[in-house]
Amino acid sequence: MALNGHDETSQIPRKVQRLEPSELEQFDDLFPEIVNILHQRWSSDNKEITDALNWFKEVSEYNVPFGKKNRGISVVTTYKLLVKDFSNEDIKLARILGWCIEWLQAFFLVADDIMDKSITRRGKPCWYKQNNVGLIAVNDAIYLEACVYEILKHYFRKKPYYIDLVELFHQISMHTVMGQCLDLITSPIDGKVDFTKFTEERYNAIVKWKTAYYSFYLPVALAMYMAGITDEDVHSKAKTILIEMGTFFQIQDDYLDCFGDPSVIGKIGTDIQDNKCSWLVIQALKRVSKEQRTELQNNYGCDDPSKIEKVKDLFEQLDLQTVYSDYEENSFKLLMNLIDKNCDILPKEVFTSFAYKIYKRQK
Ligand code: DMA
Ligand code: MG
Ligand code: MG
Ligand code: MG
Repeated sequence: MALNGHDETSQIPRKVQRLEPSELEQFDDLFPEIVNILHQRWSSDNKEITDALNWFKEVSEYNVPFGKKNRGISVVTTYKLLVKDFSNEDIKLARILGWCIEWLQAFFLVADDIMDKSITRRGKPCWYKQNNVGLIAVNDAIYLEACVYEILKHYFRKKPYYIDLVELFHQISMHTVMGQCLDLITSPIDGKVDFTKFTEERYNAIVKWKTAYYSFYLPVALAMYMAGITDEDVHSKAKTILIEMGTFFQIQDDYLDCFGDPSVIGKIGTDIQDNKCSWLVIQALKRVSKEQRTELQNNYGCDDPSKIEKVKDLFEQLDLQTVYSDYEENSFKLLMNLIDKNCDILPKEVFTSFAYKIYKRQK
């Protein structure tokens, strides 16, 4: 390995930048305070909802704090890069905004796992899979979303940028449900496998709307608003870069759904049986022979282990692992070019530090 942390063939730094443990620790330290505030805001003069509040405390504790927290931490790292003379109070607020994304993410994931019929998440059973939960999880997801606005109100109501934050969360949530809708209606559950809808255009739209906005543009945009950066052109250029990064991230997620190790990614893949318009099936469809297409057609979208295995075998025959690693390499170069082109006002590091965290990830 070369001294600069790159291997000889790859442009992607092999040693990805790791978070200083102290930032993650300080971020984590705030979680109990926020849970407490969510509880206190309602408990003081509403004794009759105590049972609901206790239930919801568990909902937050089970579903919010166990992710990688890349999204949440990115608000803090971005804010530190944008504002050089920040106060401790400002950093605390940036961390709180980071936690708001983690709550939003928990809301989307609890609902997503029901819709995708998933089994595990972050190494534990999905929330709706718990014996005493089931479809109560639908209400719990709605609660988790409402928490975002409770937290914002508690900490930011008097800030001049409060309305920017609230509107941004509303807008990005709308983007995400649009994407989830496209994802779900492109994967019909009536047993009909119709590959004609699985186009690259549709795929790009799904991942941009369901993942890229909330996972990549949202954390950076929140930090920008906190730093007083409201210029539309600057936001739009940041969005161009971050949507590209988010698209790559979801392609990785699709790849890992089939080829990742469940004990590392913390979830068991379901895309094949869910009939998902995943990056892998799109790539497969570009490369199959007539016979292979029929084989794929006969085995995709069916919750039968032997059929799932056949689809995986076909993906391997088509060498999609190599297709993916070539794609990853090219995508990284493309992203670095995009950063060069679109970064005139914001420091490049805002984007490169984010990119280093996700390229070549295993989970
Ligand atoms: C996730 O897509 C998108 C949202 C908005 C949660 P996905 O179903 O592929 O995610 P996962 O693989 O984590 O279930
Ligand atoms: Mg899912
Ligand atoms: Mg999904
Ligand atoms: Mg997935």
